[in-house]
Amino acid sequence: MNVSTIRPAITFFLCFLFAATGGVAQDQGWRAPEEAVRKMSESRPHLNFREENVPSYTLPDPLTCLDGEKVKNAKMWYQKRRPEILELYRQHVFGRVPTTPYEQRFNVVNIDRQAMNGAATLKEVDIVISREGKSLSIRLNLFTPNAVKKPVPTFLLINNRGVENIDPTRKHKSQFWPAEEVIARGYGIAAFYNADVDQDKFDHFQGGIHELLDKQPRPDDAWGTIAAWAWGASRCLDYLVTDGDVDKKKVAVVGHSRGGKTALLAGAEDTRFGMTISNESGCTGAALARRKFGETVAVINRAFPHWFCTNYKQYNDREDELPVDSHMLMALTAPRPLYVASASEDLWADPRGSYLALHHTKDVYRLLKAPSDIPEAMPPANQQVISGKVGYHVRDGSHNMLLEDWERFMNFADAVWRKGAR
Ligand code: GTR
Repeated sequence: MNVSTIRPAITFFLCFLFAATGGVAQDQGWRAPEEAVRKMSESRPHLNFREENVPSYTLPDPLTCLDGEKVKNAKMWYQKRRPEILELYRQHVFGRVPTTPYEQRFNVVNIDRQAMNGAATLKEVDIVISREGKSLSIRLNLFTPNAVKKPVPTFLLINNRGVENIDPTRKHKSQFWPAEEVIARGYGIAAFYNADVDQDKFDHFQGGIHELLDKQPRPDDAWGTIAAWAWGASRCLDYLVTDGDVDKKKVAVVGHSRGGKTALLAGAEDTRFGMTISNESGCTGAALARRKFGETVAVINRAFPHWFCTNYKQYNDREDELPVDSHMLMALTAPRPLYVASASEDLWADPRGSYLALHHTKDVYRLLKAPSDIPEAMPPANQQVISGKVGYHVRDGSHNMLLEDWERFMNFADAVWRKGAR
């Protein structure tokens, strides 16, 4: 067969390919490592870890109101659509913080101005919440650098791992909260232990902050444990904004996995947070639910019945009926800086679904005059992408939050908060 006889066949094949791919060159950038896809597919055969099996879906438009009206300007976003999306999240997903009144006070239990061999000042603060003779105490650890002019931008970690990860004595050091490295780059670093607010177990909301504040009987939109942790992050912020060493407009809320879901909610609910960082937050965090890739709504609700409100269970296996998806939760951080990170083997948390959600915040950022338009194709592993006020990386490796992730969080903070710092 010579070239002239096969040319029509090649042309036909290319046309077919073009049509089959919707006319768009399918450069998706990063690809999941085949070994990880195989392993996950074998261990959870009823779930999907293959890109080609993602169903087609339509995302709700963040800029179309429930009554069909289009959001035309920033004012309409702030007055109508933003509250509407927040309300949808409270009603259907995370639940609503009860309006029960309480008292709050701060007890600074320790100050060490020569912590980390003189590099930092340590403050340990108890945030005490009380109501009708009962009280609960959230311990906040804060290091601020001694070598730079105060106040400083500060990262606040929602620590969802063992309390030793945020050790104020620094006998135990962990990449999960790499305090020395953050101080060396001139940032403050703070953390609280999520179990101080509510334990991570299904105890029918008998303990923690639920015991103090919940109304009985609990309505179907009563807050779950993740909303309680996000509320706890805001109570820490209540203290941080009073501390003269901390730049109160530049406190970043950071969380990993379940803590990452919490960080996204905290940044959405509390606009005093100057930045949101979600690391590998996955289902009901950064990942688009409608992709049904990795962990699904039904799986998460069954495994962790205490994380979300009762209403959320109605969406088990019915993701397409959700009035929201994760790009809308993220868009509630706009126009403030937002960073999302994934790990290449962590298919449970759907790296591509998390990236796409971030991409789909672009219309809201543009409307709010903070253009942030990361391309649809993902960057390769270990390559950070920053556009305007949003940033992303997918790190090679498994589910975790490591120093290399924190270094990129700080690069991002340098770029959006300290232009020209690097
Ligand atoms: C998993 C859960 C995820 C994620 C993770 C974590 O078991 O399915 O949604 O939150 O735990 O927090 O490490």
